[in-house]
Parts: sequence; structure tokens; C-alpha cells
Amino acid sequence: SPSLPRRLRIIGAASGVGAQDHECEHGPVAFHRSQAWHELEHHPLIDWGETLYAPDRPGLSPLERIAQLCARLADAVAQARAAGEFPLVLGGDHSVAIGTWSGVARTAGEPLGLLWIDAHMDSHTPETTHSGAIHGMPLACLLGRGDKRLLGFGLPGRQLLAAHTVVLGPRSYETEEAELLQRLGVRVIGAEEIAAKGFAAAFAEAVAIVAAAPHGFGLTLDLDAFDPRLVPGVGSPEPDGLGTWEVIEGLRALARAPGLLALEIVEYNPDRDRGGVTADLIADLIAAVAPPGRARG
Ligand code: HAR
Ligand code: MN
Ligand code: MN
Ligand code: MN
Repeated sequence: SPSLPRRLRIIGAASGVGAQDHECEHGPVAFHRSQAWHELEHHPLIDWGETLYAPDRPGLSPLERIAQLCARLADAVAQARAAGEFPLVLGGDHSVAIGTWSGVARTAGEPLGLLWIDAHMDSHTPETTHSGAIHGMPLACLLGRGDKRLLGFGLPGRQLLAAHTVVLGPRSYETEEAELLQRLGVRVIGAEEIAAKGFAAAFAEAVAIVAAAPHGFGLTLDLDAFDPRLVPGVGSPEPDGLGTWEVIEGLRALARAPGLLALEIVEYNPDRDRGGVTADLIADLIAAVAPPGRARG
């Protein structure tokens, strides 16, 4: 008999201190209040679980605040999985990925595959970063490299299998992070390669690599991967980028893969949105992975 469709549990992760511009911390609440969510919230298999915030106590550094948020986020994601639900984390700046994928790896019991769709590589360490921004470091953390205070929320060591991790879409990065990924054996499919072979072929190649991970895989989608003319509401806009329809189509196909364990959508900055188009896209992305279900009347 067909397996029951999994309920999707949205977990807001309202982090902004991982970026130089803190506005992404308003992303989850702004989306929760948007017309786009209003139209989705009656879906019988989609629930808003909770929204987590970085603690605001004086004297905490950005790194300490992110560490505390990620510890709670890892627990929330693990609880959703233990309840049989499919976690969908909505950020917040991309530093929350440290919590999300630590929680998923912990419940899977083994390191994961991960598809990282982003205009950036997010693979700096405290030794190589130019900006000091922690949202430029989460992929390195998940591969076991970085400040120890950001490494203790999941499995001991690394949360990801480098050989089953792919960065898709980067067009703005520094050489140190490209070198780290190359040294670790992470496949990077950059903007020029996507332009040369087409998004569909690049996406299929990426999925083949991550979905071959033996204990499951995830997808983290940084909204700045899209072209900012189509998706303006992001923390760090970079010119050019992906189209929306091609990614939504890719997600629809990916949602059917049995190994997909969780999804994360990050770097939503409602301040820069125009006419709610970015919120609308987030709703379309969520709907693309949601199990089909009739709306309650
Ligand atoms: N590489 C740059 C830095 O380290 C930019 C990082 C920006 N990251 C994000 N998330 N917006 O992908 O500061
Ligand atoms: Mn509901
Ligand atoms: Mn990112
Ligand atoms: Mn980015």
C-alpha cells in the first residue's frame, strides 16, 4: 500500500546576526503574516510549528547568539522528525543551516548528503573569512570545520558526506572557500557551468550525487540563488542568477525522492521585497514539496 503522505512542519528560524545586514531576522514573522502564507495555511498537511529567535541577552556575541539558536533549532528539527513530520526550516540568515542539518543528521544517525543552492559558497572558516559574517561559514561547519562553539549540535565531527554534497549556483565567493570545498571533494556547479549546460542538466547531476548518500539527504535553498530582478527580498542580492520556474519544477521532482529528509529556505529579507513577490515564491516552493492534499473548506 502507498505510504502515508508526511505532514510538513514549518519551523521559523529568525536569525539576522549571522549577516552584516540583520534584516533577515524578520523573515519568518513577515512570511507568517503574508497573504501568500494565508493562502497556504489551510493546506491539511502543512502546519506552522514554531518560530525560534536568537537570544537577545546583553553581552552575547553574534556567534554565541547563533550557537544558542542553532542548538534549539537542531532539537526542534529532531522533534519534528521523531513525530514523523517533514521539517521545513524558514530563515533567517543562512547560519541557521548549522542547526537544521545538525538536527537532521543526529536523527539519521549518519552524515547526510546535501544540495546547497546559493549565490555564495558559505564555506569560510574563522581563519579565512574576509567579512567575519557567520552566514558565510555554515557549510564549512557542517563539514566539520569552524569555531567549536558551532559544531556541537549534531553528530560528533561532520554532519555531511563531502562526496555527497553539491553547491549549485555560486557566482560570488572568495578563493579560500572554493579551495576548502575542492580539498574536501565537494562538487561545485557554478553559474558559468549552469549557463553552459542548462539548469535542468546541472540540477539532475547535483541530485544524482546527493541522493546517492546512503542515509538520506537534504536541500538548503538560499533565496539569493535566484535572479534578484525576480526575487528581490534577499539579504545579499547578487546580479543574475536562477529563474524561479526551473527551480520549482526541480523541487517538485525532488520531493518524490524517498531519501529527502528536510528542506530549508533562507535569507528572506522582507525589507527588500517588492509587492510580496518573494513571499509568493516562498509559498510556491513550500507547495512544490508539500504532499498533495485537498484544502479544508
Ligand atoms: N562570502 C561572503 C562572506 O563571507 C558573502 C557571504 C554571504 N552569504 C550569504 N549567504 N548571503 O549565502 O561574507
Ligand atoms: Mn494546517
Ligand atoms: Mn547562503
Ligand atoms: Mn547566499
